[in-house]
Amino acid sequence: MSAFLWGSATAAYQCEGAWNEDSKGQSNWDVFCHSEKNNINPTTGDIASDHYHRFEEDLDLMAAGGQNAYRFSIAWTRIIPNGTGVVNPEGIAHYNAVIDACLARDIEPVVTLYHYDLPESLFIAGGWENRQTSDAFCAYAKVCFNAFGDRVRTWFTVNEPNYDTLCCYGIGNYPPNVKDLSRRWRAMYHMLLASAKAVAAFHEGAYQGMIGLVSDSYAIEAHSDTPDYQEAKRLADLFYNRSVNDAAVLGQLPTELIDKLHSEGQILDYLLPGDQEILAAGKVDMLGINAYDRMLVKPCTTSQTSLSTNNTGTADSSNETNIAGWFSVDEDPTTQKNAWGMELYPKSIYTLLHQLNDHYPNLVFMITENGMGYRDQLVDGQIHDTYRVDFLKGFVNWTLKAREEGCDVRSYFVWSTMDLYSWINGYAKRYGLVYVDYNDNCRRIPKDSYYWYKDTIAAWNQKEGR
Ligand code: BGP
Repeated sequence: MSAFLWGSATAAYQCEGAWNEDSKGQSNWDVFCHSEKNNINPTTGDIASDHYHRFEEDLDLMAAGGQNAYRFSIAWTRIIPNGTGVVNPEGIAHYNAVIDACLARDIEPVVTLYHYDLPESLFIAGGWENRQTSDAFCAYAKVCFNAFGDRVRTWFTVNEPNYDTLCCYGIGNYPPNVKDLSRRWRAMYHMLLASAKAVAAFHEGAYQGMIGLVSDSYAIEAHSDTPDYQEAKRLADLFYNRSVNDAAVLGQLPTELIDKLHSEGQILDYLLPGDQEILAAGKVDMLGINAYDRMLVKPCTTSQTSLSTNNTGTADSSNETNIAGWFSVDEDPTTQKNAWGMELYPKSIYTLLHQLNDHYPNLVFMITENGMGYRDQLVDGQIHDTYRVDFLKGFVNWTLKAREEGCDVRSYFVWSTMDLYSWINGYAKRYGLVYVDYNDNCRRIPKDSYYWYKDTIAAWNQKEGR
Protein backbone atom coordinates (compact mmCIF):
# COMPACT_ATOMS: atom_id res chain seq x y z
CA MET A 1 0.00 0.00 0.00
CA SER A 2 1.62 3.25 -1.02
CA ALA A 3 -0.84 6.05 -1.73
CA PHE A 4 -2.77 7.57 1.13
CA LEU A 5 -6.23 6.02 1.15
CA TRP A 6 -9.08 8.52 0.97
CA GLY A 7 -12.31 6.63 1.23
CA SER A 8 -15.57 6.12 3.00
CA ALA A 9 -17.00 3.26 5.01
CA THR A 10 -20.11 1.16 5.58
CA ALA A 11 -21.10 -2.03 7.41
CA ALA A 12 -23.13 -4.90 5.98
CA TYR A 13 -26.19 -4.87 8.23
CA GLN A 14 -26.46 -1.10 8.07
CA CYS A 15 -26.62 -0.76 4.29
CA GLU A 16 -27.04 -4.01 2.37
CA GLY A 17 -30.68 -4.95 2.95
CA ALA A 18 -31.47 -8.24 1.16
CA TRP A 19 -31.64 -9.77 4.63
CA ASN A 20 -33.03 -13.09 3.43
CA GLU A 21 -31.73 -13.29 -0.13
CA ASP A 22 -29.29 -15.69 -1.79
CA SER A 23 -29.26 -18.24 1.04
CA LYS A 24 -28.13 -15.75 3.69
CA GLY A 25 -28.54 -16.95 7.28
CA GLN A 26 -30.09 -14.83 10.01
CA SER A 27 -27.93 -12.68 12.22
CA ASN A 28 -28.63 -11.54 15.76
CA TRP A 29 -29.46 -8.09 14.35
CA ASP A 30 -32.03 -9.54 11.93
CA VAL A 31 -33.70 -11.30 14.84
CA PHE A 32 -33.40 -8.38 17.27
CA CYS A 33 -34.78 -5.83 14.80
CA HIS A 34 -37.72 -8.11 14.02
CA SER A 35 -38.52 -8.54 17.72
CA GLU A 36 -40.48 -6.45 20.20
CA LYS A 37 -37.20 -5.68 22.00
CA ASN A 38 -36.50 -3.27 19.16
CA ASN A 39 -38.68 -0.56 20.70
CA ILE A 40 -36.70 2.70 20.68
CA ASN A 41 -36.80 3.40 16.95
CA PRO A 42 -38.51 0.25 15.72
CA THR A 43 -37.16 -0.25 12.25
CA THR A 44 -35.00 -2.87 10.53
CA GLY A 45 -32.14 -3.33 8.08
CA ASP A 46 -34.34 -5.48 5.82
CA ILE A 47 -33.92 -3.04 2.93
CA ALA A 48 -31.61 -0.43 4.49
CA SER A 49 -29.85 1.49 1.67
CA ASP A 50 -30.41 -1.42 -0.73
CA HIS A 51 -26.65 -1.49 -1.23
CA TYR A 52 -26.73 -5.23 -1.93
CA HIS A 53 -28.40 -4.44 -5.24
CA ARG A 54 -26.85 -1.02 -5.83
CA PHE A 55 -23.19 -1.39 -4.95
CA GLU A 56 -22.15 -0.62 -8.55
CA GLU A 57 -23.98 2.70 -8.42
CA ASP A 58 -22.46 3.50 -5.02
CA LEU A 59 -18.98 2.64 -6.25
CA ASP A 60 -19.52 4.80 -9.35
CA LEU A 61 -20.28 7.73 -7.06
CA MET A 62 -17.22 7.00 -4.94
CA ALA A 63 -14.98 6.87 -8.00
CA ALA A 64 -16.48 10.07 -9.42
CA GLY A 65 -15.83 11.64 -6.02
CA GLY A 66 -12.12 10.81 -6.24
CA GLN A 67 -12.19 8.19 -3.47
CA ASN A 68 -9.56 5.49 -3.84
CA ALA A 69 -10.71 3.13 -1.07
CA TYR A 70 -13.92 1.57 0.19
CA ARG A 71 -14.19 0.03 3.65
CA PHE A 72 -17.09 -2.40 3.92
CA SER A 73 -17.89 -5.39 6.07
CA ILE A 74 -18.71 -8.91 5.03
CA ALA A 75 -21.86 -10.40 6.51
CA TRP A 76 -20.73 -13.64 8.15
CA THR A 77 -24.25 -14.97 7.56
CA ARG A 78 -23.84 -14.68 3.79
CA ILE A 79 -20.60 -16.66 3.82
CA ILE A 80 -21.47 -19.30 6.45
CA PRO A 81 -25.23 -19.02 7.03
CA ASN A 82 -25.23 -21.14 10.20
CA GLY A 83 -22.12 -19.55 11.67
CA THR A 84 -20.10 -22.77 11.36
CA GLY A 85 -19.93 -25.41 8.65
CA VAL A 86 -21.23 -25.15 5.12
CA VAL A 87 -20.02 -22.24 2.99
CA ASN A 88 -22.59 -20.49 0.81
CA PRO A 89 -21.33 -20.00 -2.77
CA GLU A 90 -23.84 -17.21 -3.38
CA GLY A 91 -22.30 -15.21 -0.54
CA ILE A 92 -18.82 -15.73 -1.93
CA ALA A 93 -20.06 -14.70 -5.37
CA HIS A 94 -21.61 -11.52 -4.01
CA TYR A 95 -18.44 -10.28 -2.32
CA ASN A 96 -16.35 -11.37 -5.30
CA ALA A 97 -18.53 -9.05 -7.37
CA VAL A 98 -18.14 -6.19 -4.87
CA ILE A 99 -14.35 -6.61 -4.72
CA ASP A 100 -14.04 -6.84 -8.50
CA ALA A 101 -16.25 -3.78 -8.91
CA CYS A 102 -13.92 -1.87 -6.55
CA LEU A 103 -10.81 -2.92 -8.45
CA ALA A 104 -12.37 -2.07 -11.81
CA ARG A 105 -12.66 1.51 -10.52
CA ASP A 106 -9.20 1.68 -8.91
CA ILE A 107 -10.82 1.61 -5.51
CA GLU A 108 -8.93 -0.36 -2.88
CA PRO A 109 -11.28 -2.78 -1.09
CA VAL A 110 -10.78 -2.63 2.68
CA VAL A 111 -12.61 -5.48 4.36
CA THR A 112 -13.92 -5.78 7.90
CA LEU A 113 -14.80 -9.35 8.83
CA TYR A 114 -17.07 -8.65 11.77
CA HIS A 115 -19.09 -5.48 12.23
CA TYR A 116 -21.67 -6.28 14.95
CA ASP A 117 -23.78 -8.87 13.05
CA LEU A 118 -23.27 -12.35 14.51
CA PRO A 119 -24.89 -15.49 13.07
CA GLU A 120 -28.00 -16.19 15.16
CA SER A 121 -26.99 -19.81 15.84
CA LEU A 122 -23.79 -18.60 17.54
CA PHE A 123 -25.68 -15.85 19.34
CA ILE A 124 -28.09 -18.40 20.81
CA ALA A 125 -25.14 -20.50 21.95
CA GLY A 126 -23.87 -17.56 24.05
CA GLY A 127 -22.48 -15.26 21.38
CA TRP A 128 -19.14 -13.71 22.31
CA GLU A 129 -19.51 -14.93 25.90
CA ASN A 130 -18.92 -18.40 24.50
CA ARG A 131 -15.26 -19.05 23.77
CA GLN A 132 -16.19 -21.31 20.84
CA THR A 133 -17.31 -18.23 18.94
CA SER A 134 -13.66 -17.23 18.67
CA ASP A 135 -12.87 -20.50 16.87
CA ALA A 136 -15.91 -20.13 14.63
CA PHE A 137 -14.74 -16.63 13.76
CA CYS A 138 -11.26 -17.85 12.86
CA ALA A 139 -12.71 -20.55 10.61
CA TYR A 140 -14.91 -17.95 8.90
CA ALA A 141 -11.93 -15.59 8.53
CA LYS A 142 -9.92 -18.34 6.83
CA VAL A 143 -12.73 -18.92 4.33
CA CYS A 144 -12.62 -15.20 3.50
CA PHE A 145 -8.82 -15.08 3.24
CA ASN A 146 -8.91 -18.04 0.84
CA ALA A 147 -11.77 -16.66 -1.24
CA PHE A 148 -10.73 -13.00 -1.42
CA GLY A 149 -7.08 -12.87 -0.32
CA ASP A 150 -5.83 -12.81 -3.90
CA ARG A 151 -7.35 -9.32 -4.31
CA VAL A 152 -7.95 -7.84 -0.86
CA ARG A 153 -4.78 -6.38 0.68
CA THR A 154 -6.23 -4.58 3.70
CA TRP A 155 -8.21 -6.52 6.29
CA PHE A 156 -9.75 -5.79 9.64
CA THR A 157 -10.87 -8.51 11.99
CA VAL A 158 -13.36 -7.01 14.44
CA ASN A 159 -15.01 -3.60 14.57
CA GLU A 160 -14.90 -1.83 17.94
CA PRO A 161 -14.61 -4.51 20.63
CA ASN A 162 -15.06 -1.77 23.22
CA TYR A 163 -18.12 0.03 21.92
CA ASP A 164 -19.89 -3.09 20.66
CA THR A 165 -19.59 -4.98 23.95
CA LEU A 166 -20.37 -1.84 25.95
CA CYS A 167 -23.67 -1.48 24.08
CA CYS A 168 -24.42 -5.23 24.25
CA TYR A 169 -23.56 -5.76 27.94
CA GLY A 170 -23.22 -2.33 29.58
CA ILE A 171 -25.75 0.11 28.16
CA GLY A 172 -27.85 -2.87 27.13
CA ASN A 173 -29.32 -1.32 23.98
CA TYR A 174 -27.77 -3.86 21.55
CA PRO A 175 -28.61 -7.56 21.62
CA PRO A 176 -28.46 -9.43 24.02
CA ASN A 177 -29.55 -6.29 25.96
CA VAL A 178 -27.65 -7.06 29.15
CA LYS A 179 -26.48 -4.61 31.82
CA ASP A 180 -23.64 -6.45 33.50
CA LEU A 181 -20.08 -5.31 32.90
CA SER A 182 -18.56 -8.59 34.11
CA ARG A 183 -20.27 -10.28 31.16
CA ARG A 184 -18.97 -7.49 28.96
CA TRP A 185 -15.36 -8.19 29.88
CA ARG A 186 -15.83 -11.88 29.13
CA ALA A 187 -17.37 -11.18 25.72
CA MET A 188 -14.73 -8.60 24.87
CA TYR A 189 -11.96 -10.98 25.81
CA HIS A 190 -13.29 -13.63 23.45
CA MET A 191 -13.51 -11.05 20.68
CA LEU A 192 -9.88 -10.12 21.22
CA LEU A 193 -8.94 -13.78 21.21
CA ALA A 194 -10.92 -14.28 18.00
CA SER A 195 -9.13 -11.38 16.37
CA ALA A 196 -5.72 -12.70 17.44
CA LYS A 197 -6.52 -16.15 16.07
CA ALA A 198 -7.54 -14.67 12.72
CA VAL A 199 -4.47 -12.42 12.56
CA ALA A 200 -2.22 -15.43 13.22
CA ALA A 201 -4.04 -17.44 10.52
CA PHE A 202 -3.56 -14.58 8.07
CA HIS A 203 0.15 -14.42 8.78
CA GLU A 204 0.54 -18.21 8.69
CA GLY A 205 -1.25 -18.29 5.33
CA ALA A 206 1.30 -15.79 3.98
CA TYR A 207 -1.37 -13.70 2.31
CA GLN A 208 -0.24 -10.40 0.86
CA GLY A 209 -1.15 -7.19 2.62
CA MET A 210 -1.90 -6.13 6.16
CA ILE A 211 -4.39 -7.03 8.83
CA GLY A 212 -5.57 -5.06 11.85
CA LEU A 213 -8.39 -4.52 14.29
CA VAL A 214 -10.70 -1.51 14.36
CA SER A 215 -10.68 0.23 17.71
CA ASP A 216 -12.94 3.04 18.86
CA SER A 217 -10.14 4.79 20.72
CA TYR A 218 -10.54 8.08 22.55
CA ALA A 219 -8.39 11.01 23.56
CA ILE A 220 -8.84 10.98 27.32
CA GLU A 221 -9.03 14.45 28.83
CA ALA A 222 -10.17 16.11 32.05
CA HIS A 223 -11.03 19.57 33.34
CA SER A 224 -8.61 19.25 36.23
CA ASP A 225 -5.15 17.82 36.83
CA THR A 226 -5.50 16.89 40.50
CA PRO A 227 -4.45 13.33 41.48
CA ASP A 228 -8.06 12.04 41.58
CA TYR A 229 -8.69 13.35 38.06
CA GLN A 230 -5.41 11.87 36.87
CA GLU A 231 -6.49 8.54 38.29
CA ALA A 232 -9.87 8.82 36.52
CA LYS A 233 -7.99 9.44 33.27
CA ARG A 234 -5.76 6.44 33.83
CA LEU A 235 -8.74 4.20 34.50
CA ALA A 236 -10.71 5.52 31.52
CA ASP A 237 -7.71 4.89 29.27
CA LEU A 238 -7.55 1.33 30.59
CA PHE A 239 -11.30 0.82 30.22
CA TYR A 240 -11.75 2.18 26.69
CA ASN A 241 -8.36 2.09 24.99
CA ARG A 242 -5.71 -0.13 26.50
CA SER A 243 -8.05 -3.07 27.17
CA VAL A 244 -8.40 -3.45 23.40
CA ASN A 245 -5.28 -1.84 21.96
CA ASP A 246 -2.70 -3.48 24.22
CA ALA A 247 -4.18 -6.89 23.39
CA ALA A 248 -4.20 -6.18 19.65
CA VAL A 249 -0.92 -4.28 19.31
CA LEU A 250 1.27 -5.66 22.12
CA GLY A 251 -0.35 -9.10 22.22
CA GLN A 252 -1.16 -8.98 25.91
CA LEU A 253 -3.91 -7.77 28.22
CA PRO A 254 -2.70 -5.00 30.53
CA THR A 255 -1.81 -6.40 33.95
CA GLU A 256 -3.51 -3.35 35.49
CA LEU A 257 -6.77 -4.45 33.86
CA ILE A 258 -6.56 -7.98 35.19
CA ASP A 259 -5.68 -6.63 38.66
CA LYS A 260 -8.56 -4.17 38.57
CA LEU A 261 -11.11 -6.80 37.57
CA HIS A 262 -9.76 -9.16 40.25
CA SER A 263 -10.04 -6.40 42.85
CA GLU A 264 -13.74 -6.12 41.97
CA GLY A 265 -14.17 -9.79 42.79
CA GLN A 266 -14.72 -10.81 39.16
CA ILE A 267 -14.07 -14.42 38.29
CA LEU A 268 -11.79 -14.42 35.27
CA ASP A 269 -12.18 -18.12 34.54
CA TYR A 270 -12.11 -17.32 30.83
CA LEU A 271 -8.36 -16.53 30.96
CA LEU A 272 -6.99 -19.95 30.12
CA PRO A 273 -3.44 -21.34 30.06
CA GLY A 274 -2.01 -20.85 26.60
CA ASP A 275 -4.05 -17.71 25.88
CA GLN A 276 -1.05 -15.45 26.34
CA GLU A 277 0.64 -17.29 23.49
CA ILE A 278 -2.47 -16.91 21.32
CA LEU A 279 -2.58 -13.15 21.88
CA ALA A 280 1.16 -12.83 21.39
CA ALA A 281 0.98 -14.73 18.08
CA GLY A 282 -1.83 -12.49 16.82
CA LYS A 283 -0.39 -9.00 16.97
CA VAL A 284 -1.87 -6.69 14.36
CA ASP A 285 0.05 -5.06 11.50
CA MET A 286 -1.83 -1.81 11.98
CA LEU A 287 -4.57 -0.29 14.10
CA GLY A 288 -7.82 1.01 12.66
CA ILE A 289 -9.25 3.96 14.55
CA ASN A 290 -12.88 4.99 14.54
CA ALA A 291 -12.80 8.60 15.65
CA TYR A 292 -15.92 10.51 16.61
CA ASP A 293 -15.31 12.27 19.90
CA ARG A 294 -13.09 12.45 22.97
CA MET A 295 -13.69 11.21 26.51
CA LEU A 296 -13.75 13.97 29.06
CA VAL A 297 -13.68 12.24 32.43
CA LYS A 298 -13.83 12.89 36.16
CA PRO A 299 -13.72 10.76 39.32
CA CYS A 300 -16.80 8.60 39.81
CA THR A 301 -18.63 9.51 42.98
CA THR A 302 -21.53 7.07 42.73
CA SER A 303 -21.46 3.55 44.15
CA GLN A 304 -23.67 2.22 41.34
CA THR A 305 -22.64 1.85 37.70
CA SER A 306 -25.11 3.60 35.42
CA LEU A 307 -24.86 3.79 31.66
CA SER A 308 -27.31 5.28 29.21
CA THR A 309 -27.12 6.70 25.73
CA ASN A 310 -29.23 9.09 23.71
CA ASN A 311 -30.72 7.03 20.89
CA THR A 312 -33.55 9.45 20.05
CA GLY A 313 -31.74 12.73 19.48
CA THR A 314 -34.30 14.43 21.74
CA ALA A 315 -34.24 15.87 25.25
CA ASP A 316 -36.21 12.80 26.46
CA SER A 317 -33.02 10.79 26.33
CA SER A 318 -29.52 11.42 27.68
CA ASN A 319 -25.95 10.18 27.72
CA GLU A 320 -24.65 9.11 31.08
CA THR A 321 -21.57 7.08 32.08
CA ASN A 322 -20.71 6.34 35.70
CA ILE A 323 -18.52 3.30 36.10
CA ALA A 324 -18.39 2.67 39.85
CA GLY A 325 -14.82 2.41 41.08
CA TRP A 326 -13.46 3.66 37.76
CA PHE A 327 -14.55 7.08 36.41
CA SER A 328 -17.50 9.13 35.18
CA VAL A 329 -17.85 10.90 31.88
CA ASP A 330 -17.80 14.68 32.30
CA GLU A 331 -19.21 17.46 30.12
CA ASP A 332 -17.80 20.60 28.63
CA PRO A 333 -20.62 23.15 28.47
CA THR A 334 -18.63 25.34 26.07
CA THR A 335 -18.36 22.89 23.15
CA GLN A 336 -20.98 22.24 20.48
CA LYS A 337 -22.90 18.93 20.42
CA ASN A 338 -25.13 17.32 17.82
CA ALA A 339 -28.72 16.36 18.67
CA TRP A 340 -27.55 13.02 20.11
CA GLY A 341 -25.14 14.75 22.46
CA MET A 342 -21.96 13.95 20.53
CA GLU A 343 -19.34 16.63 21.12
CA LEU A 344 -18.07 18.27 17.94
CA TYR A 345 -14.41 18.45 18.77
CA PRO A 346 -12.09 17.70 15.82
CA LYS A 347 -8.87 18.34 17.73
CA SER A 348 -9.54 15.08 19.60
CA ILE A 349 -8.06 13.10 16.70
CA TYR A 350 -4.78 14.99 16.96
CA THR A 351 -4.51 14.39 20.70
CA LEU A 352 -5.49 10.75 20.27
CA LEU A 353 -2.97 10.03 17.53
CA HIS A 354 -0.17 11.49 19.60
CA GLN A 355 -1.30 9.61 22.72
CA LEU A 356 -1.36 6.35 20.76
CA ASN A 357 1.90 7.05 18.98
CA ASP A 358 3.60 7.68 22.33
CA HIS A 359 2.21 4.43 23.75
CA TYR A 360 2.83 2.30 20.64
CA PRO A 361 5.83 3.84 18.82
CA ASN A 362 6.04 3.21 15.05
CA LEU A 363 2.54 1.75 14.83
CA VAL A 364 0.72 2.15 11.51
CA PHE A 365 -2.67 3.86 11.93
CA MET A 366 -5.66 3.91 9.64
CA ILE A 367 -8.55 6.24 10.41
CA THR A 368 -11.30 3.78 9.53
CA GLU A 369 -14.30 5.96 10.46
CA ASN A 370 -15.03 9.58 11.16
CA GLY A 371 -18.42 11.17 10.74
CA MET A 372 -21.25 13.23 12.06
CA GLY A 373 -24.87 12.22 12.52
CA TYR A 374 -27.45 14.84 11.60
CA ARG A 375 -31.09 15.03 10.54
CA ASP A 376 -30.23 16.24 7.04
CA GLN A 377 -32.97 17.97 5.10
CA LEU A 378 -33.50 17.60 1.38
CA VAL A 379 -34.27 21.11 0.06
CA ASP A 380 -34.91 21.64 -3.65
CA GLY A 381 -33.12 18.41 -4.43
CA GLN A 382 -29.96 19.34 -2.49
CA ILE A 383 -28.44 18.82 0.94
CA HIS A 384 -26.40 21.73 2.21
CA ASP A 385 -24.62 20.01 5.09
CA THR A 386 -22.11 22.72 5.94
CA TYR A 387 -22.12 21.56 9.59
CA ARG A 388 -20.74 18.18 8.41
CA VAL A 389 -18.20 19.80 6.09
CA ASP A 390 -16.90 21.91 9.00
CA PHE A 391 -16.68 18.86 11.24
CA LEU A 392 -14.93 16.61 8.69
CA LYS A 393 -12.60 19.39 7.57
CA GLY A 394 -11.47 19.82 11.17
CA PHE A 395 -10.77 16.10 11.53
CA VAL A 396 -8.91 15.91 8.23
CA ASN A 397 -6.72 18.89 9.08
CA TRP A 398 -5.89 17.64 12.58
CA THR A 399 -5.19 14.15 11.21
CA LEU A 400 -2.79 15.51 8.60
CA LYS A 401 -1.06 17.67 11.20
CA ALA A 402 -0.44 14.62 13.40
CA ARG A 403 0.80 12.81 10.31
CA GLU A 404 3.24 15.60 9.50
CA GLU A 405 4.46 15.42 13.09
CA GLY A 406 5.39 11.76 12.74
CA CYS A 407 2.25 9.67 13.35
CA ASP A 408 2.18 7.05 10.60
CA VAL A 409 -1.39 7.52 9.38
CA ARG A 410 -2.16 5.75 6.10
CA SER A 411 -5.85 6.37 5.54
CA TYR A 412 -8.91 8.45 6.30
CA PHE A 413 -12.43 7.06 5.82
CA VAL A 414 -15.60 9.09 6.21
CA TRP A 415 -18.46 7.36 7.95
CA SER A 416 -20.46 6.81 5.86
CA THR A 417 -20.41 6.32 2.08
CA MET A 418 -24.15 6.98 1.85
CA ASP A 419 -26.91 7.27 4.44
CA LEU A 420 -27.63 3.98 6.17
CA TYR A 421 -29.19 2.42 9.23
CA SER A 422 -27.81 3.89 12.45
CA TRP A 423 -27.85 1.20 15.15
CA ILE A 424 -30.95 1.70 17.36
CA ASN A 425 -31.19 5.31 16.13
CA GLY A 426 -32.99 4.27 12.96
CA TYR A 427 -32.72 6.20 9.69
CA ALA A 428 -33.25 9.80 10.78
CA LYS A 429 -29.68 10.05 12.01
CA ARG A 430 -27.78 10.38 8.74
CA TYR A 431 -24.03 10.24 8.24
CA GLY A 432 -23.62 9.77 4.49
CA LEU A 433 -21.69 11.79 1.95
CA VAL A 434 -24.58 10.77 -0.28
CA TYR A 435 -28.20 11.19 0.73
CA VAL A 436 -30.52 8.21 0.40
CA ASP A 437 -34.13 9.15 -0.23
CA TYR A 438 -35.91 6.32 1.56
CA ASN A 439 -39.24 7.68 0.30
CA ASP A 440 -38.16 7.49 -3.31
CA ASN A 441 -36.80 4.02 -3.93
CA CYS A 442 -33.51 4.76 -2.14
CA ARG A 443 -32.51 7.36 -4.72
CA ARG A 444 -28.95 8.63 -4.23
CA ILE A 445 -28.25 12.38 -4.04
CA PRO A 446 -24.68 13.58 -3.30
CA LYS A 447 -24.56 16.11 -0.48
CA ASP A 448 -22.38 19.23 -0.30
CA SER A 449 -19.99 17.20 1.88
CA TYR A 450 -19.51 14.75 -1.01
CA TYR A 451 -18.32 17.59 -3.24
CA TRP A 452 -16.18 19.08 -0.48
CA TYR A 453 -14.52 15.67 -0.01
CA LYS A 454 -13.93 15.34 -3.75
CA ASP A 455 -12.20 18.76 -3.82
CA THR A 456 -10.17 17.92 -0.71
CA ILE A 457 -8.88 14.70 -2.29
CA ALA A 458 -8.12 16.47 -5.58
CA ALA A 459 -6.14 19.16 -3.75
CA TRP A 460 -4.18 16.48 -1.88
CA ASN A 461 -3.40 14.62 -5.10
CA GLN A 462 -2.19 17.82 -6.73
CA LYS A 463 0.04 18.58 -3.78
CA GLU A 464 1.44 15.04 -3.81
CA GLY A 465 1.92 15.17 -7.59
CA ARG A 466 -0.44 12.29 -8.29
C1 BGP B 1 -19.49 3.37 14.97
C2 BGP B 1 -19.88 2.12 14.23
C3 BGP B 1 -20.63 2.36 12.97
C4 BGP B 1 -21.58 3.53 12.99
C5 BGP B 1 -21.05 4.73 13.76
C6 BGP B 1 -22.09 5.76 14.08
O1 BGP B 1 -19.33 3.07 16.32
O2 BGP B 1 -18.72 1.38 13.88
O3 BGP B 1 -21.24 1.15 12.60
O4 BGP B 1 -22.86 3.19 13.29
O5 BGP B 1 -20.45 4.36 14.97
O6 BGP B 1 -22.79 5.40 15.23
P1 BGP B 1 -24.34 5.48 15.38
O7 BGP B 1 -24.92 4.87 14.16
O8 BGP B 1 -24.65 4.75 16.63
O9 BGP B 1 -24.65 6.94 15.51
